[in-house]
Amino acid sequence: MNAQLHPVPANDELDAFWMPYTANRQFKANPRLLARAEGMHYWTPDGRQVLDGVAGLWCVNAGHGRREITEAVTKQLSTMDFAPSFQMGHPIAFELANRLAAISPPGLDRVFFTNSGSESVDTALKMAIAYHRARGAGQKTRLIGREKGYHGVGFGGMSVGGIVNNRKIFGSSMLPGVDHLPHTLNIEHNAYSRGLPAWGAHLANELERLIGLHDASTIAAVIVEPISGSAGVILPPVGYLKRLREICDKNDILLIFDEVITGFGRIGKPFASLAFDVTPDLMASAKGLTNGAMPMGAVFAHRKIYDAVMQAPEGSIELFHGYTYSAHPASCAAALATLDIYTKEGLLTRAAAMSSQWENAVHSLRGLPHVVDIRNCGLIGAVELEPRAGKPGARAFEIFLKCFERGVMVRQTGDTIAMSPPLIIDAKQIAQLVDTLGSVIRETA
Ligand code: PXG
Repeated sequence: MNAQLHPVPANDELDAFWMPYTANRQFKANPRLLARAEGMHYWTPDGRQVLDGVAGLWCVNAGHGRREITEAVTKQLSTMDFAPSFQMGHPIAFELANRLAAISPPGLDRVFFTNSGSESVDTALKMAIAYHRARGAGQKTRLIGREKGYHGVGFGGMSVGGIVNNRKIFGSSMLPGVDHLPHTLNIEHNAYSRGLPAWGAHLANELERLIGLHDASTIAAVIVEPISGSAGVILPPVGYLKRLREICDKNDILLIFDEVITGFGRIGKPFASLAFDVTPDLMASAKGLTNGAMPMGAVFAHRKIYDAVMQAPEGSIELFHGYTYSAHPASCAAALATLDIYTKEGLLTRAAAMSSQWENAVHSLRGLPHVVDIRNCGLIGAVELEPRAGKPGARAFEIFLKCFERGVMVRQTGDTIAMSPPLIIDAKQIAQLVDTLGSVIRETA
């Protein structure tokens, strides 16, 4: 098996690849390489098996190496490798949009294709502004994000995002006219909540304060992640998202959900919006759309937004926006095959059936040294650790490294260990994941 793998680069061959969101020099001094994947596992180049506790990067929801996806992509590439979607079309793009519209939240049945979560977010922000302008409210351009939010790395997503390290270097290049709601992480009130925390719905009322400051007539949209992943798994307090929805409705402000990690079954419904019973006006997605096998994102727009923008003069392009690879045929093929798998195997709802077992497993880590909070929802779990004095993130990073050495891949952000396994995970694998993490936490000073 290993003989077929790509040769492993020597340590002095690692310099050319400027790695994303990576401590490059630290990594290159001690690289962690993955060479093969199947089902719930990765294998390192030397053949060590690693349980995937994070679905790659929150994207491989149906598990690795799904032959149906490989075959669909191969067939599509050999039939038609590329076709433009600017003033031209190809059949499976329409088929995919229809299939997605059939599982989307009510009314969000117009689908725009991108290549990533970042592109989906920037597309959704532009659609919000275009919508208001098309209705004669061109002064509604302000965007409201949230502290600790992550919406990718485009200038739009970065500006509405709220993670300081992503923002501080680029401060003077941010979009103007952006403000932020407070985040909803509150360990003092909500530590060890099982599922959504009870305290904090009132934090949504801060939107009214921002409306009081800027006036609703200047605000286009509010964007939030129903559950934020990158900042360390932050859950919406019970009632919070509904309250945001009410305030947006009252003030003619669009509500955008960034479902890049929550989409495609992660919390037991096709989308978090369906699980939480709050319908946004625009929804950004990516990741699980193709099971991570091909880069692709999709923005779901409410029909009212599409219809408003379509009022442009006959024959003119209604929205001056798009990517060369929007609806790339091979990505469409991957997404269709992925949806087939999700449907056939019930994966868009499996997290609901697994969630109490998952919750119990993750919360069994309560009481271990330095653990200060545990959070969970669907098949997402997070263990928050007390930071080492003067060294934020160091303890969690060490735990991530040790887990990897012991055959389990988790994700570290700050002092949080996050887990979001493929939705096919079984009871034994949940035990292995949580038990390995538990022993490592116990041994880490
Ligand atoms: N929005 C959200 C909510 C995301 O989580 C993006 C947008 C950007 O997607 P792209 O495809 O442009 O990367 C993301 C990405 C983590 C982690 O560990 C999360 C993401 C990426 C890398 C790591 O939580 N999410």
